[in-house]
This record gives sequence, C-alpha cells and structure tokens, in this order.
Amino acid sequence: MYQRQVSFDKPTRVEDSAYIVEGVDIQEARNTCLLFSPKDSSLSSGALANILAIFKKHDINLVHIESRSSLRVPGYEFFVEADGKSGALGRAIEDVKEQCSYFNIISRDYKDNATAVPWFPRRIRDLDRFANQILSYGSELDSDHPGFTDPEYRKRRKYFADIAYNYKHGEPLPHVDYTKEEIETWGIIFRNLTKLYKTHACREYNHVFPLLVDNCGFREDNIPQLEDVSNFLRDCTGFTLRPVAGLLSSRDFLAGLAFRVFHSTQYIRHPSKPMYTPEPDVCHELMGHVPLFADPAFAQFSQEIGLASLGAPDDYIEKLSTIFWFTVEYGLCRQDGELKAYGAGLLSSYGELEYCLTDKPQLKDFEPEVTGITKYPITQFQPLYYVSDSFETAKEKTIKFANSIPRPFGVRYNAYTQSVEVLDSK
Ligand code: HBI
Ligand code: NLE
Ligand code: FE
Repeated sequence: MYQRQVSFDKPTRVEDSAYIVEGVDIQEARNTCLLFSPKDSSLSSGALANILAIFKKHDINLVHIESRSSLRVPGYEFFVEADGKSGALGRAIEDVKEQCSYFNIISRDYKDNATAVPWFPRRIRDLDRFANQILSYGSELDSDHPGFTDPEYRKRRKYFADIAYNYKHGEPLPHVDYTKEEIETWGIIFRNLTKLYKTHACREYNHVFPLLVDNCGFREDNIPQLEDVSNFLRDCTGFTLRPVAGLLSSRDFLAGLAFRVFHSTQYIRHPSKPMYTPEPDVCHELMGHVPLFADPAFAQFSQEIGLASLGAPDDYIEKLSTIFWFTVEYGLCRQDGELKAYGAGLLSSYGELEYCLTDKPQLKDFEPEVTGITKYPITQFQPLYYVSDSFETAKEKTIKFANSIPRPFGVRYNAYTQSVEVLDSK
C-alpha cells in the first residue's frame, strides 16, 4: 500500500460461478442492470411484452425485474438485471434503447461506454464480489515497507490475506490466534494511545471506549477478535465488519459504507514502527475506526458518504474519498472551545495524535466542496486538518454536496432487506 499496484498473485476461486474462472468473468453480464421507460408505455399495455421479446430474441435472461410508475415520464419505468453473453447483451441493449424514451445502463464496463453508470452493489451479499478485486494483495510488500525483509512477517501477512480472501457474507469472522510478539506490538500502541485519549480524543470516542473494554476485550494484553467487535457494533448502530485481503478501490471501499459495512484488515503493523504506519492494520481499524462507528450520528454520516458514492462518476469518487480522508480518517472537531481528534488515522497513531493538536499543522473549516479537492500525503503526518463543529453539521454539509453529484436516479437504503433501492427520482 506504500505504492498502490494492480498486479498480484491471487488464488483463483472456481467453486462459485460469481467469480473469475480462467481469466474470463462469466458473470460479467450479470453485473449489468438496465433502468428504462418504454416510449408510450402509458398508452400501450404491451410495452413490457415488446421489450421482453427483444431480450428473448437475443437470448438474454432477466434475473430480476422491477416495475413502477415513472415520476420522470408518463407511464412505467423498469429496472432489470440481465444475464447473458456480453456481445449479445450489447445488441439487445441497442434494440431496446430504440424503444425507450429514458434508458440507463449500470455496468462494471462503464469506462467503455460513456452513457453507462458504474456498477454498484444493491444487496449486502453483493459485497462478496469485491473479495477478488483487491488493488494489492495483503502479502505484497514494497521494498520500503518495514516488513519487506522479514520472512516471518511476510508469511503472517499472507495468512491474513488468504483468510479474508475466502470470507463470504454471513459467515462468522475468522478467529485469529495472535502471536506473543503481535500482542506485544498491540500492547505498546494500546498503552501509549490510552494515555492520550482523555485529552486528545473527542467526547463520543471517550464515551464508547470503556464499553469496548467491558464488552470486547480491549486490553493491553489482548487483541480483540473482529467477530466480537462486529457483533458489538451491530447492536449499537447496525454497522458490521468484513475482513479484507488488501486495499480495495475507493469505489468498492466506499460502497461498503452504504450498507453500514466496514472492510477491516486483521493483520498487525510491523513491530519496528509501532507509533505510525501509513497502512491500515488491526490497531487502526479497532482503536481508530470502531469506537466512532458505535456512535449513531457518526454511523449515519459514514453511511451518507457510502450512499453518495453508489454509481457516482470517477471524479466524484475521488472527491468523496478525499472527504472521507479529511473526516473519517483525519478529522478534528471543536468541543467546548477545544480541538479534539475524531479521525481514525489520528486515534490509532500515538505519534500523529500528539502532533495533530500542536500548533504545527494548518487548520481549516470543513467544507465538502473545498475539502474534496485538497491534495494530501499518505505516508507522513498531515500538514493540514479540516475542523468540523459536530458530526451532524458534517453530515448535513456532506448530504448537500452529495446532492450535487450527477446521477440519473436516486438511491435509498432499506435496512430491513439490507439492500439499496434504486429510485427514478432523487
Ligand atoms: N481499502 N481495505 C481498505 N481499507 C481502507 O482503509 C481503504 C481501502 N481503499 C480505499 C481507501 N481506504 C481510502 O483511500 C479511500 O479512498 C476511501
Ligand atoms: N497512520 C495510522 C496509524 O499509524 O495507525 C494508520 C492510517 C491508515 C490510513
Ligand atoms: Fe482507515
């Protein structure tokens, strides 16, 4: 993660047809959803039948169909998920489009099709599809990584990457027996951080932390299990954790948040650099992120960023992940006239937590439009932090920004079915 790269030696999964087999994504077409209104669908009752005949002619199965009256045009609107060979699907799409007054494609191949909207998960189970789309596998270390020349550490990283790679939604999170050395590293970080939280962490953090001590085994001599922590979070705000084998694309990582799912690493940083690491590790996820995902307002704020990202164009994903960086990762807030840290990257690094409240860094007020286009370094203490008054204000500002993202439909999360509903209007 010191440098993001795409190639890695990943195991190939063949038992499940949703995954890549011998380099061909046989489910590629299944990732394609279509949202359309047939012309004159208010006048002709056979509008859908005509469309279905076109799919039949091209040998395309529709594995999911929804219909509703359209708010955009007189008559009906349909949302379908198509399954078929991509060439045939392309031809079917051309034919169907001609019959429609409104037509949208949601596809993984959006880069080749200027009118398509990027694919996004609609059911929580769809997050399983990210498992094999990791930018760098957790065991690949760059030559400047402190563990690069440590074979034991590399072996351990491979172990963690493999257990996460094979995880599927609904399974218990893998239980890990940490080594004595790993627990010692955690202990050093735990001891130093807990000395700082009283004075440096925001009040919401300090409210939740003792609950994690009581309920999830947050102790100097114990690295908590993701399963226990995930169950605790589910009870607080419905957030859950998912193990992840490496770095996800920003698009995929943010999409998880729409479902209140946080992709979490499980390995620990190299023992030679406990006070700061640029990579997420189990200390960062548990000490940094977890306490605030237990806070209702913060959970909602995080989910809003996730929902805004679904189907958003690439340049807006960039802005949203920058907003994520300056809030969820490195945010400061003002409480009772004092500056406090709420960003996870600060709350998991005793080096940067101390530094961020000194007079060295520059401070600016959080404004999504400006914050979203700010450049930042990823391997050193931040030169600039953005300050918010509260999670509620940060959320309101972010929702307002999200509404400016061009997207031909709206989305709404249904917590009962853990799925995203695609709406024809915002
Ligand atoms: N992937 N596994 C993982 N963990 C992260 O913290 C993470 C990621 N991908 C992208 C990312 N963070 C951020 O840089 C933002 O782009 C969201
Ligand atoms: N710098 C953080 C730490 O040392 O815990 C991790 C940041 C991950 C984005
Ligand atoms: Fe993080």
